[in-house]
Amino acid sequence: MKRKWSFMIMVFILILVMAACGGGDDEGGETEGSEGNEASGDQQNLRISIGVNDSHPEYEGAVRFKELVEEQTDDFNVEVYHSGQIADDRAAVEMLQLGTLEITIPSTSPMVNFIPEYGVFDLPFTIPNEEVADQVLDGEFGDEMLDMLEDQGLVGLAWWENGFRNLTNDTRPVESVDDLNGLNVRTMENDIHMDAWSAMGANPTPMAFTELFTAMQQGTIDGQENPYPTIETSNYDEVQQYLSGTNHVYTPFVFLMDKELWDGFTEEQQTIIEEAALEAGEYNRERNREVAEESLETLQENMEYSEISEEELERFRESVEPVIENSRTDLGDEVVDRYLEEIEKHE
Ligand code: KDG
Repeated sequence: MKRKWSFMIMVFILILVMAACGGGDDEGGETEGSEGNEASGDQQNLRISIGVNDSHPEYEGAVRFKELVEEQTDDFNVEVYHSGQIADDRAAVEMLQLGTLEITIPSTSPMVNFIPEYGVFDLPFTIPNEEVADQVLDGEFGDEMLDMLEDQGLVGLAWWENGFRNLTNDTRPVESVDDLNGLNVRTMENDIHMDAWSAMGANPTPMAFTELFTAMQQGTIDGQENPYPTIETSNYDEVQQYLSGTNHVYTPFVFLMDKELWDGFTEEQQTIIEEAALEAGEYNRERNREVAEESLETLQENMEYSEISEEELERFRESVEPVIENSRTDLGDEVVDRYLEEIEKHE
């Protein structure tokens, strides 16, 4: 019994230490206007951790969230920490579960480490366009997926947009699935992404987003796949020569908060935060689509761009069909069928 108490005391001390460290760098509160706007005694600090930098539409959405919350109440001081300053996606979610961070807005792909069913969002060549994505995420299916977060000590408040993912590499133009043969492609830490790139003939390497630019700079990987806004705002065209318009997966961002913290808020505070997350999410989607068009134009000036013909896209799709069927083992038939039915309903 004594050992158990000493262990519990050790865990408590560890959480206190992480809470102190998890406060991030006070100077790191990279939000416009947060300098000198530290939380006063009775304010609750809400730190938002994201992996992309302050040129990305996700950061713009997070700043809009800060503005919307702080113009409605003095109860909160919101700080946005971009570029993975506090943690990468997976670690940031774990910090929410530990209570050492308040908000993070990750891609859904790393979420499979907490809720395997989130892997449906990685099923390649399924969502055909943004309109269908919005209808699937903002409807009953999206609500059901957010409800799954509660058992993980998380609250999902809104779906934001990372966007349609496209391939870059520094080895050769990729215009057909055959061109992928043997290419070392970085993927998110997600088995479905890895299975899909293996099925297309590449060699997938799972890696945190925060390590990606250095890996390309050092040549430890040949290529990666991300939406145009991320490719352009992260300056991947400095270390990658070839761009292929594969649009192979639509990745959502999901706005997450520590559930224990959320449960302690008043109904009025919860309403302000949830409505701000939803409104800022609409703004993020709008900006992401504008920036995606602008980013593609910029990237086409700096990289060798390959548009994939419909005939070749069909070969890409055929090559990953087994991946979708095999995903049922890990994800379960129900969520895969529901997801594919929802997409078909809105196509
Ligand atoms: O926090 C930003 C990341 O969630 C996002 O850019 C992840 O798409 C992503 C990737 O490739 O890791």
